[in-house]
Amino acid sequence: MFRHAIVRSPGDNFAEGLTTAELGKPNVSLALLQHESYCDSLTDCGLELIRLPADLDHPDSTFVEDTAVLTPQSAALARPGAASRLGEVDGIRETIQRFYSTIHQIEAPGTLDGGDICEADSHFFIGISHRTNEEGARQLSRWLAANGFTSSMVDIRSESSILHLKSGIAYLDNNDLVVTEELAEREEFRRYNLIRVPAEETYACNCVLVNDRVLIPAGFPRLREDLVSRGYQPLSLEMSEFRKMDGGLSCLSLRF
Ligand code: CIR
Repeated sequence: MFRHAIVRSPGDNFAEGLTTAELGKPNVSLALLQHESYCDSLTDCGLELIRLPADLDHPDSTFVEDTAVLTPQSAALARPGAASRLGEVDGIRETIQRFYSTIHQIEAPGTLDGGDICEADSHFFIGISHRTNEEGARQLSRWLAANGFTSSMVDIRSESSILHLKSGIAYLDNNDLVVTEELAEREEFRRYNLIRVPAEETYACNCVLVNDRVLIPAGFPRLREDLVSRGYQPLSLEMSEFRKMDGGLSCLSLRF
């Protein structure tokens, strides 16, 4: 069960963040409304929100998930792979210190984005991406082992349709793993019940189980139906403006 979530409002310069999406410029007012609905949904799922103000020095800082990796007992601060996002970690440290007594830090030359880390019960998949390098992954893996978790690396550098590992997989419950068609073929995911997402719904792979509900982006009926047929309760959220900035649903919060 999650009890808390850290979120950060998008700033007025949200549209100046990084993107490869080619879906046009986001409408900041609409992004703020969508962010409010996202926050309301987390509250409806029973979470207490820690709401951080917009950080205009970092246009991508609403994507808080990339700045840390949290487990029930321990926290690691990430070291984002994009230079423009490195400073976001300083902006989240104090908040995380309120909840965790010791905090690990990924150090240079390691880079690691939280969006590349997928927890599946006591195992963590660590994506090697254009943001997370092998050194960052090794540092996280050692830290996870010291905290009683196993981990393995998944190289996604050849997967052009996803930015982070969690853009392409989501672990739910009962061994169920939501996965893109391409990643479904990987050996490392064989042991899961794969919920394969058709190519036209790849964006919806980034969904997230929050207590009793699965938050999914609105507009992806096939995944939604599949989740319902498996006994999940999806909650659809409008994510259009975050999608324009390559942002998925999970990256808007750090849940713990
Ligand atoms: C970036 O390119 O870093 C941001 N515009 C989007 C980050 C999305 N984060 C995530 O999927 N975990």
